[in-house]
Amino acid sequence: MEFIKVNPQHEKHIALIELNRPKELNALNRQLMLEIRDALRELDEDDNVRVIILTGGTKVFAAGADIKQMANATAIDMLNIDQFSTWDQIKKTRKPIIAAVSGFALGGGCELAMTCDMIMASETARFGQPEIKIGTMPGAGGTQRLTRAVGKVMAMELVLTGKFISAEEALEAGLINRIVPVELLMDETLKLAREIAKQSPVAVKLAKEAVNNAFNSTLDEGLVFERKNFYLTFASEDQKEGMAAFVEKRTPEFKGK
Ligand code: DAK
Repeated sequence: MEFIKVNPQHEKHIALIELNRPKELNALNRQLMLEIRDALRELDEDDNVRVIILTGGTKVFAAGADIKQMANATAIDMLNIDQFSTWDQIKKTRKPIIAAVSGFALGGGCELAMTCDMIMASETARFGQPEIKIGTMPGAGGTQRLTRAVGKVMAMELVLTGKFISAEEALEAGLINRIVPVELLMDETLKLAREIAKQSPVAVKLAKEAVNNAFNSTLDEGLVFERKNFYLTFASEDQKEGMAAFVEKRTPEFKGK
């Protein structure tokens, strides 16, 4: 891996992916995105991993797709490269992914954070979709995910002016889970990851799928989907263990089975 560092066992059951292209502010070139895709595929299949953290480190999350790499591309180049398979892999990952954001999360960087399931931010985090300033527009879900997260009028303002918002504004708008001091970003993100990693991996997977389905269905369809996943948890040993542990007043030991 040239542009990311991956540690499948950063902690028990918690994997860490760190973007590592600091001189270019972690600009997402094609190679970096392919590396993220491959890492996520492997971590999703690794039974020891229950939660994945994706971070750019303490200085910058990602300043967007690599403008220098895209600058002279034709529409047909973009079509043929088919970068969307990479983004689709992020969306398809069944284990929870937490983005830990410090500094700029712009354009594709903001889209990358929003494609994750939760966003922890440091007080230095800045979010934006500035593609309009370079004569284009968001292409990896920005107009859709941002709008769903913060509502139409704020999404319009961000997408049409390219302005950045602070961590406080992002929190108020519902884009992120919380703000923590920069030096505590990883500790606080790990705390959240641990809370999830101690639950039943089967139930977590099914619940994540059901929450995501809320964006793709009517309420009635979503409720039917939720019900089926709920029934399915009763086919797991983890559900038997979780309820037995409650009755016996002990901590459950979930196995993901
Ligand atoms: N691409 C390439 N290089 C970048 C970059 C980027 N997005 N952002 C920064 N860099 C490079 C700079 O060119 C500079 O390189 P050198 O000149 O040192 O060689 C180095 O990183 C440091 O940047 P600055 O000198 O500019 O640093 P400042 O602190 O002064 O400014 C900044 C930081 C983040 C405000 C500024 O760098 C900036 O405005 N960057 C561009 C932000 C931006 O416009 N982002 C959106 C890019 S478009 C798709 C998927 C995704 C996308 C499209 C399609 N498909 C699946 C098809 C996404 C598109 C985008 O994200």
